[in-house]
Amino acid sequence: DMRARPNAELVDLLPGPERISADAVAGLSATPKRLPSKYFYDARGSELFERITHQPEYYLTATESALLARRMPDISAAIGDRAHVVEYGSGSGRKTETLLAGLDDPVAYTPIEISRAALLDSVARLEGRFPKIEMLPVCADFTRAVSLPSPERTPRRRLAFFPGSTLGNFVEDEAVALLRAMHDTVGAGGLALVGIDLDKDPATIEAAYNDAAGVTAAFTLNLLARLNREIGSDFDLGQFRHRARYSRERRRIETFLVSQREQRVRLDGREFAFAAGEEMQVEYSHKYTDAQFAAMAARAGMAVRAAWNDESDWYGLRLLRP
Ligand code: AVJ
Repeated sequence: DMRARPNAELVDLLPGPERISADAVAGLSATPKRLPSKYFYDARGSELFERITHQPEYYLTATESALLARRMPDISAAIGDRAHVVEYGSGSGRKTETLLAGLDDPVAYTPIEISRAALLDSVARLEGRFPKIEMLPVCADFTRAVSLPSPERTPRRRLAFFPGSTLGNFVEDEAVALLRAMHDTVGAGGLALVGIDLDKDPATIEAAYNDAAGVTAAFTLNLLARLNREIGSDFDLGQFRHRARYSRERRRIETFLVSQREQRVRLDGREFAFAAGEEMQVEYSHKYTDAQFAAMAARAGMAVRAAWNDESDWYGLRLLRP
C-alpha cells in the first residue's frame, strides 16, 4: 500500500446532545420560535431528503445535475488540473461523482457533512469508483471553522464545491460569512463552485416545498422526532403540521411547524408553551437573482468568474474566485 494513512479516516466533529439542546433551547426561547434547519439531517432526515430529490415537484436536484453534467467540460477547463475538492454538506455525494469524473486529475476529496451515516455511505461508494483520489472526509457542522486534512500529493488548488442551493438555507449575513469562510479555506489560488436556485414563478417554487406525496412534510416533522430521541424532548408529532410558503419580497421559502392546538413541550428540564396556530420557523430556502448573488459574493471578497444556467434560467452554477 502506497498510502501512509487509511483512505477514509474520519475526522469526527459531530454536534453532540449538549450543543443540539442548547441550540433548541435558544430557538424555543426566541419570539417567534425557531429551530435550526441543520438538525434535519440525521440518518432518517438525510434519507427523507434523498426522497424529496426524486419528487416530481422538486426541480432543484434534477435541474442542477443535468446542468452540471452538460457543462462539465467548460467547468473542468475553468478549474484546471490537480484540485483538492472540498464539498460543503455533501449529503449523498451523487453530484460529486459527476464533478470528480469530469475534473482533470483531482488529487483529493474532502466532504464535510453533518450526517455521519450519509458521509460514510457516500465515501464508501466514491472510494470504489475513484481509487486514485485520496478520500479525506470530515464529519462536522460546516458553518463552524474546519481545519482541512492535507492530501499526500500536492494539489494545484483547492476547489470548494457547494451545490444543491444549500447556501439558500442561510440568511444573507450567514451566507456571506459562509462564502467568506470558503474564501479563506480555498486561499488565493483557489476557486468555489456554488449552486443557486434562481428566483422564478412562486407557484413553481411553492410546489417544490409542498410535494403531493407529503415527503417534505415528513422531512420537516422528522426534526421533532430527532430532538425527542436525542435530547429527550416530548414534541407530539401529531400536533404539528408542515407549512411552506414563498415570500416574494424576501425571495425565500419560509418553512414552519404549526402547532395544531395550545400545548406545552418539555425540553431540557424546561417547558415551552405553544398557542393554537403558532408557527415555529424551521427553514429558509433563499432564491437568488444574478445581481443579488454577485453582490453577496463581493461582500465575501469573491468575484463571479463564470456563470452557467439551465435553459429556463431556473437554476445556476457560479464559479467564484477570491
Ligand atoms: C438541501 C437545503 C437545498 O432548501 O431546497 C428541500 C432542503 N428542504 N425541501 C432546500 C429542503 C425542503 C434543500 N436544501
